[in-house]
Amino acid sequence: MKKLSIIGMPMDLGQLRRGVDMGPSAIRYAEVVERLKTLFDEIEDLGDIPVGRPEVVIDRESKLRNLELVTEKNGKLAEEVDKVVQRGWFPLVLGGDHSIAIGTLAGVSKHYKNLGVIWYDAHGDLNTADTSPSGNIHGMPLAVSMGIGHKMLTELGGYCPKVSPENIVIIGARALDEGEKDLIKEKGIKVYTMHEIDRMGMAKVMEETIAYLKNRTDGVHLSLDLDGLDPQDAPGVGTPVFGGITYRESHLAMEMLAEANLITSAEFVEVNPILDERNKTAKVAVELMGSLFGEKLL
Ligand code: 4U7
Ligand code: MN
Ligand code: MN
Ligand code: MN
Repeated sequence: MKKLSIIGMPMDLGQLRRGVDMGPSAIRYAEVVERLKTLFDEIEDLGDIPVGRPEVVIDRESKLRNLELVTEKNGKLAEEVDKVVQRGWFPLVLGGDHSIAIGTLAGVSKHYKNLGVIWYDAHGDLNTADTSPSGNIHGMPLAVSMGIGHKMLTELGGYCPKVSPENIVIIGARALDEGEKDLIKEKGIKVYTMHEIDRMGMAKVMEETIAYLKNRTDGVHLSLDLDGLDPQDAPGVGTPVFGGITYRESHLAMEMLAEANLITSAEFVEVNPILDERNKTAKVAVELMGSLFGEKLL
């Protein structure tokens, strides 16, 4: 039985741009349930985790924006995701800014001895309070999940780390901060930047990614930041970077993941309908989900 559980996470506290809290609504408006219905035996939409509209608070000591709130709300998300996995359903989280990966991974990872993560993103999201140019937690979740960062975040769910560096593959990187580059080298994280995607082609990148993760993991989480795609194809994001992965390359990547039957949980994040063109980015997200879950062209 294939069962899909959708959870909305209308979080915008991990960065500065309001509007990303409307991501889950935009994705639902783009008919996510209707699109995926035939690909599962059962689908449920659990609605949104309440995030509310709290005032922005900058932690004095660490300079992290909304540290306590991001921790608290991600704790709620982690509990929900945990329950979904426990019941044997596939958790699909709709964001929301990328800080929600801290919660998703805290909920998922306790169910696997050796979780893998595919981080599909223009950015590395590997900053810490020390290396972050912004203080925005959405630029930190991958580091946090490796156990690097503020203790409140890394200890979420009562265990740390959620993922080890050798089980991570970053795809689409083209805007890494200096501290992130250092961390990638120090930890030996596998990264396919836009250079490798141009050079090898997406098919080869995905073949290698799948072979690499299949051998060493017992589950793989896909964390797809829509800004991994080129802003022409996904304009509704808060931190767009030119020269990104195309729409077709992204479909190919999702189709190959479906074929490999590798992914055990997923989240689609950073959809900001306020910055979008007629809900295009949410529609692209839903179409990519279709490919990820096995929709065929013929
Ligand atoms: B996203 C940035 F400095 N690296 O840390 C930072 F460029 O989840 C951007 O990938 C982070 O969209 C982008 O603030 C976070 C910046
Ligand atoms: Mn990004
Ligand atoms: Mn991101
Ligand atoms: Mn972003």
